[in-house]
Amino acid sequence: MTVLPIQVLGSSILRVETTPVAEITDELQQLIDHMFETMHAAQGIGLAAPQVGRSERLTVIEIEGERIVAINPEIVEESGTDRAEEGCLSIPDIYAEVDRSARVVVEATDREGQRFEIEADGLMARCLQHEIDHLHGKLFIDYLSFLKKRATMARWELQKSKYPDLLRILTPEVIQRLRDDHDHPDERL
Ligand code: K1U
Ligand code: ZN
Repeated sequence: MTVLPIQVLGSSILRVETTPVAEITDELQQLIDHMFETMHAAQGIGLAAPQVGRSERLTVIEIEGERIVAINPEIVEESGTDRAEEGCLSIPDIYAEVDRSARVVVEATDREGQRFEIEADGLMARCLQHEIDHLHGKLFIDYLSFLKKRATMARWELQKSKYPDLLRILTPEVIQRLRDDHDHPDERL
């Protein structure tokens, strides 16, 4: 299993536009596998390439057993609005309510190079939008009002010293702790 370091807020790569993928190589497929392993270790539902220090336009998602690899994804239709709480593996322990489109249709290329279309609502629609934002250098905190963003950044300032070099290293002990918190959320200290 390969768990990659996760870039956290402040890392410049999180703010850079990604580069479209031109070719599905063995190396890209290995990166996809490592991104799933990292996402699972972090107890996330999605992960975008810049979060693991890569500039390819690529994201992975898994919600309730539905696995999606989206290479060069584009939102081609969106409708409605929906407000819900969001987190980000690159801004650990910070959550905020964000307005998003309630339903989206996304076109993308899969791990084998086949173009596909997915229509989604609920958490999947939200996660697709969050991940596609990552591919354009955008983070969920960018949607917050001035006051909410200031309060959120103040909370982050207290946290960020836990991440030397702006990297979140998922050691076996951290991974076990995240697994325990996920399996027993009410017993959290
Ligand atoms: O891209 C990321 O940082 C992953 C992020 C995806 C995401 C979660 C929630 C709403 C939109 C996008 C996460 O996986 S955060 C952690 C998480 O598992 C989670 C948080 C809130 C609701 C459900 C899951
Ligand atoms: Zn995120």
